[in-house]
Amino acid sequence: MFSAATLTGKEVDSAFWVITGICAVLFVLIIFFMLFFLYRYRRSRSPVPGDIEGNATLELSFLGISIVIVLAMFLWGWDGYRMIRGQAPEGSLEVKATGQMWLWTFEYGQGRQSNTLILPYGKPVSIRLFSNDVIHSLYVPAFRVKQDAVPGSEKDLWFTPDETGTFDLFCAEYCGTGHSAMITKAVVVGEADFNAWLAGKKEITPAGAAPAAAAKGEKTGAEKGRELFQSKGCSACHSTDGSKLIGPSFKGLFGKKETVVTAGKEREITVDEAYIIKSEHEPAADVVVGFQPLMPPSPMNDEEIKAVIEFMKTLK
Ligand SMILES: [Cu+2]
Repeated sequence: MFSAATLTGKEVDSAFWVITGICAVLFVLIIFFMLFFLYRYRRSRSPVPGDIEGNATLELSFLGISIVIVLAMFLWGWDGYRMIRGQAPEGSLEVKATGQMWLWTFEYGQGRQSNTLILPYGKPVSIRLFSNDVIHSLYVPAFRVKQDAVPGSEKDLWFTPDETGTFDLFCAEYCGTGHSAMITKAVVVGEADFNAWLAGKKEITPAGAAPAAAAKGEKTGAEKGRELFQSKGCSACHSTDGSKLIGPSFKGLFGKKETVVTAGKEREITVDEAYIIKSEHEPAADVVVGFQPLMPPSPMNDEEIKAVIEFMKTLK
């Protein structure tokens, strides 16, 4: 079985298994008595049905046992629920998580920011959850946590990672066309690694992902652009392999002739630097025919946009 990777998740698992166990015992008992009575009171053995008198003691004890079983299930779950929904312990690591169409941003103290949720092993984590647009939901199945991010309000959740590794992190609330692409990872590492990462001395990439561009030495514009393409959420809507997602693919896009709709009229343009920069700031100004005006204005500055353009030029 996939065991919970957090201490709080183990509470969820224990309630789950207690309830499943009780249900399994009841299932076996019910099926046993059903088959037993079928056999015991079969027609050939008792051709004439007789009256069965009530038995107050038996009925009351059934009632009593059922109440005890249901209350036991409730109390077991309630115990864990109170802990999980309660206050995070003092000294927890604080992370601000923001959902937007269609990516997650995690902000730590010291100005560190990431699109993957990087966490230290064994330390309680307190997440303050926000949304920039619509309702999203932060969901890490392995952590047994799911909490909505609601625009205009702050939600919170806490847990203590109890296993190192890379875990899937989803948006669990349908939030528009790119919802299914709103996937990232939670990575739990040792405390020393985490502190090095927090201080900007080390990069941490989720297991299975392509390693970040050479950490040492100057990054080229295209490498920076590739990182921005991932971290700013462009990749949710624009592919790099020519496939059509919510927006046009970046493959072969630079220098291409496109028909766009400007103020309701179609016209032909060449995708150059000026067009891309304008489209980042005013995405609805010139929309390529065949696509919806769904793109939010980019949070990138012109220098960052130019890096993304450098990256785009490598996608021939
Ligand atoms: Cu979402």
